[in-house]
Amino acid sequence: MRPIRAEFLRGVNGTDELLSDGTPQVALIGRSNVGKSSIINSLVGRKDLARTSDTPGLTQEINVYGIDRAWYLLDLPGYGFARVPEKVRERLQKLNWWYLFDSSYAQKAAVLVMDANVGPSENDLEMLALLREHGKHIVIVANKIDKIARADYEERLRAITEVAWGIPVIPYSAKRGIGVEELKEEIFGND
Ligand SMILES: Nc1nc2c(ncn2[C@@H]2O[C@H](COP(=O)(O)OP(=O)(O)OP(=O)(O)O)[C@@H](O)[C@H]2O)c(=O)[nH]1
Ligand SMILES: [Mg+2]
Repeated sequence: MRPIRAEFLRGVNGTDELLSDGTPQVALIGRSNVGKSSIINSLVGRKDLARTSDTPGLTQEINVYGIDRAWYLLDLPGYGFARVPEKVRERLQKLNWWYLFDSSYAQKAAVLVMDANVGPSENDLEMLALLREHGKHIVIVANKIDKIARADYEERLRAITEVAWGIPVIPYSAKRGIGVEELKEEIFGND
């Protein structure tokens, strides 16, 4: 696929006219610190478009990126062990749920990011079930494969494909740029 032109558009906290303009939207969802923002950078071939951090809970809004003036890529706040106050955590969960399950924007795909080395968490399974129930077009990204010991690779990947029930699982490393073309094809292809 050709290189991507990307720009940060804005952080969204609720209903926003930007999201209502009909542009197809791809949302990245997953635990805090799983690498959602890093995946955006790897997709667009830039190190610093989306801010990343070792401290979970950095992204506290829905950050919207414009891709090739054809799609919106949405970096959703992470769930799980965000080291943020309970009130903030509740607000972030509400924001995610509102966007995914209550809003009626042009959602093209939901990319559920799991930590390949840790495997599916309770929160991941809950989110996966909800996305399925709502009939979303789901893609699972198994990120941080660079951290898996070679001897454990197959077993770790199997732990994720077992819960995927036929949903595509893309082994990925935002750090090393592995899986980038496959993910681009899956979310931006066939248009
Ligand atoms: N080894 C390795 N580290 C990664 C990879 N992807 C991300 N990281 C690291 O994981 C940490 C978290 O990455 P972020 O991209 O900020 O994670 P996030 O999911 O956006 O986190 P929140 O915004 O808190 O929800 C950073 O230290 C990244 O450098 C990867 O593929 N391999
Ligand atoms: Mg982030």
